[in-house]
Amino acid sequence: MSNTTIAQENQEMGSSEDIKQVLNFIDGEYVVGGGKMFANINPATGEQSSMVSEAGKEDVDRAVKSARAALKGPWGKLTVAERCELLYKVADGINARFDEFLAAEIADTGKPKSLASHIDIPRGAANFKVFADMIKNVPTESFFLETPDGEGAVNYGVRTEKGIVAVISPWNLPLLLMTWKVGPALACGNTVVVKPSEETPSTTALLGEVMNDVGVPPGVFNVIHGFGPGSAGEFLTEHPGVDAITFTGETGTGEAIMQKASVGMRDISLELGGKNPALVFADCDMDKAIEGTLRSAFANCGQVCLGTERVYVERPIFDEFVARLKEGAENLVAGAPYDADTNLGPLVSEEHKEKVLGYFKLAVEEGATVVTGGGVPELGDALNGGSWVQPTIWTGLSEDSRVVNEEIFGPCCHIQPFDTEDQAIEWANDTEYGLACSIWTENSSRSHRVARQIEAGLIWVNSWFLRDLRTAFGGAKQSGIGREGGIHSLEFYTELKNVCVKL
Ligand code: NAD
Ligand code: 6OD
Repeated sequence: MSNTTIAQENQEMGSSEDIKQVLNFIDGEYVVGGGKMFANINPATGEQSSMVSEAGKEDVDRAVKSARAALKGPWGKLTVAERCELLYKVADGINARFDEFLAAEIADTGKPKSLASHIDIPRGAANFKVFADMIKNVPTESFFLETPDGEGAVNYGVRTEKGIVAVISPWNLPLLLMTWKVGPALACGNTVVVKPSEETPSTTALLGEVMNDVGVPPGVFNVIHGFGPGSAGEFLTEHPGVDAITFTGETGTGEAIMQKASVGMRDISLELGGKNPALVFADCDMDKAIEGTLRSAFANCGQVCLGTERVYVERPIFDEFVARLKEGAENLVAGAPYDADTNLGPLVSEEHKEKVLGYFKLAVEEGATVVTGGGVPELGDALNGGSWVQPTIWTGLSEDSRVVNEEIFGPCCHIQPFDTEDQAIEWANDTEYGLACSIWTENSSRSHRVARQIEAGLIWVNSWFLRDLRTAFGGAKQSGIGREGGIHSLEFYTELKNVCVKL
């Protein structure tokens, strides 16, 4: 049975139209779960694109048990080289079905094809290749210990898999952020049970077909659909058969999951929210700073955890920066995902649109000057039912306003003038979050000096979201615990053992 070709009469809705179903993938088979069927809405149009099958507690249990069986069985018996060969095939398999993955991602998110075809799908595939390469070349430590008998002892480190890893992922970059965890987890020899966001289940489900096609043994990669509390997410995190949990999402959800992980002392990796600043100094290259800030504030309709929602601009260039960012924001093209000119998509759902519009209203109540946007665009009959909002820029808010302090996760930013480097750093750090920061300056000494003082896990100088997958990725303060990427992923997804051999 295939995930995406299933069609059925949607009797509940009184329609005889074929409605695509997105199913759970357990032990190498697509199955209808014991929970309810729920609608998956295309946020570009507001129309239903599929029905999704929620996993019940028993399905989650079966997924964890099949992951355990695969670990003890065929998967655990492969050599690293054999495992990596399969992961290269998974990457090739995604690329071979690029257009299907693209269509599934676009139907779930409404994001422009120009974005999804450059970032989401290629990175979704690359995450398997990169981590397969890394695990093949990872060194371990060794020490010779002198002993009183003169014979000595040799210590050496061995890395083995952690076991069953629960992967819980968000909706903003669905395939990319899921494979960012599944790639290294499998490369390190673990098996996984994945709970994608209820908003964006399709590419994760489709990946099951690729796993089967390339010969990944049943049970290595399992997918359960559903929600958080009282649903598949909670059933998974509280399942005692899970050895480690890796989560990307909101800080509040991370706190709830961390409590579950504490039962049975399971390891946890948390990649959480942010309220990221950009610091724009008067000595910046203005063209680069404008281009970079347009991306960091508005790419993916502002739904990137690394996105900039607070922009601090040195006073002499403040007016010019605001005017140019306004012009750039107003030139963004919202529209149908497959139109070549479209570079701004919708928000992921009506619920999220209501949240973002709530902040647009709050900004005005808190005294903001609306430089541009602040409302809902008129896009014509085909798209007006979608979850669209205008790219929005504010000035004039105080640093203690809610809009300047709370993560909005929409296409918006507030721009504040500053007078000294120290003031900019203090404001940048005055947040409970610590995920990312961009610094725009042509003064190299300043860039290093400021970067060191920023309380965040990821700092870009004269760029944004420029990714080298060998580097550490993660947040400080309430933006997360732990680092993934490069050796850091291998550290999380393996158990490091020391073997001491007395000679
Ligand atoms: P979310 O926390 O609402 O949901 C994320 C996932 O957790 C979903 O699959 C959801 O079903 C599941 N979930 C929710 N409650 C749960 C529970 N109690 N137990 C188990 N699972 C549960 O996040 P979201 O709205 O999907 O994503 C947006 C958020 O993610 C933003 O805050 C953003 O900053 C953050 N994010 C962070 C990073 C990062 O790398 N730091 C990357 C992307 C997104
Ligand atoms: O590029 C990545 O590996 C990554 N984890 C990006 C996260 C983006 C957040 O929305």
